[in-house]
Amino acid sequence: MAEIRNIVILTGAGISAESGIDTFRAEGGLWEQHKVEDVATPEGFARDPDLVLRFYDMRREAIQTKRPNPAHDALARLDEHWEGNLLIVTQNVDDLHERAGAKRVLHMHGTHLNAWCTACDAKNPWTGTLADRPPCPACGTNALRPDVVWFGEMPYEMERIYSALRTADLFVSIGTSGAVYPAAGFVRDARSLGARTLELNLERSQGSGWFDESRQGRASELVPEWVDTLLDK
Ligand code: BJW
Repeated sequence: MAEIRNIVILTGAGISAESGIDTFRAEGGLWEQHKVEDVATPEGFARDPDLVLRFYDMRREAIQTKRPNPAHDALARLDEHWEGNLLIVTQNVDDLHERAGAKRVLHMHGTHLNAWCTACDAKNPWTGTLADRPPCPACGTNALRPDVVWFGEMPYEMERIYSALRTADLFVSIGTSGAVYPAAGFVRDARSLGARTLELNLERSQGSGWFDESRQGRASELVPEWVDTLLDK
C-alpha cells in the first residue's frame, strides 16, 4: 500500500442502509414504493409538486433521526489520519458522513438539508417541510425545491470529481449498485487513468467486473477492516 497517496472514495445508499435509511433498488426500497419518473425527475416535479415535496419532506425528516454507522465512522477516521489527498464523493443526500466527522466530502447528488430557490438560486440550509411552500429566506419567493439532483439534471461539482480521479492512485466504491451515471462510470475513468480499483458492496453490483477487486459483505464490517489495513493498524 506504500505507493498509495491519492484516494477517491465513491459512496452510495448501501453505506447508510445499516443506519436505517432505505436504499433505492432493493426489494422494498424507495423505487419499489414510488415510481422514479414521478418523484426523481424535473418532469415529475412539474406534474405533481405536492407529491414530490411530500416525498422529500418525509425523507428529510427521517434522516434527522438516523445515526452514522461504523462504516461512516471508519471513513471519518481515514479522513482524519490520511495525509495524502482524499475525496469522499457521495451520491447520498443524507449527512451521515459529516455527522461521523468526515470533512473531505462532496455531495454529487445534492443534500436533503438544503432548499434550493429556483427564483434567486440561493441554497438555504433546511430541516423542516417544503410541502407548505415556505418563502425563500433570501428573496421571499415561494419557489423552493429540494436541493437534489434528479434524472436528466447535471450532478454537482463534476470538474472537481474528474480532477480528483485524474490523480487518484486508488478508487474505492462502497455500497452502490452501479446503475446510475455518471457515478457508475467513475471506476472505468479511474482505471483508465491508472488507479487501482476496489469495490466494497453487499453483493456483486452492475459494475463489479470493472474493478480490480470486489469484496462482498456489509459496509459496517468491510469498511472498518479496509480502513484499518490502509492505516496499518
Ligand atoms: C450494501 C448494504 C450494506 C445494501 N453494505 N452494501 C443510458 C445510459 C447511461 C446513462 C443514461 C442513460 N439514460 C439516461 C442516463 C443518465 C441517467 C442515468 O444514469 N440513468 C440510468 C437509470 C441509466 N443519469 C442522470 O440523468 C444523471 N445526470 C446526468 O447524467 O447528467 C448528464 C451528464 C453528462 C456527462 C457528465 C455528467 C453528467 C443524474 C442522476 C441523478 C440520480 N439521482 C438519484 C436521486 C437523488 C435524490 C434522492 O435521493 O432522491 O440519486 S437516483 C438514486 O440513484 C440516487 C442515488 O444517489 C443513485 C444511485 O443509487 P445507489 O446509491 O447506487 O443505491 P442503490 O439502491 O441502487 O444501490 C445500493 C447498493 O448498496 C446495492 O448494490 C446493495 O447491494 C448495496 N447495499 N446494503 C454494503 N449494508
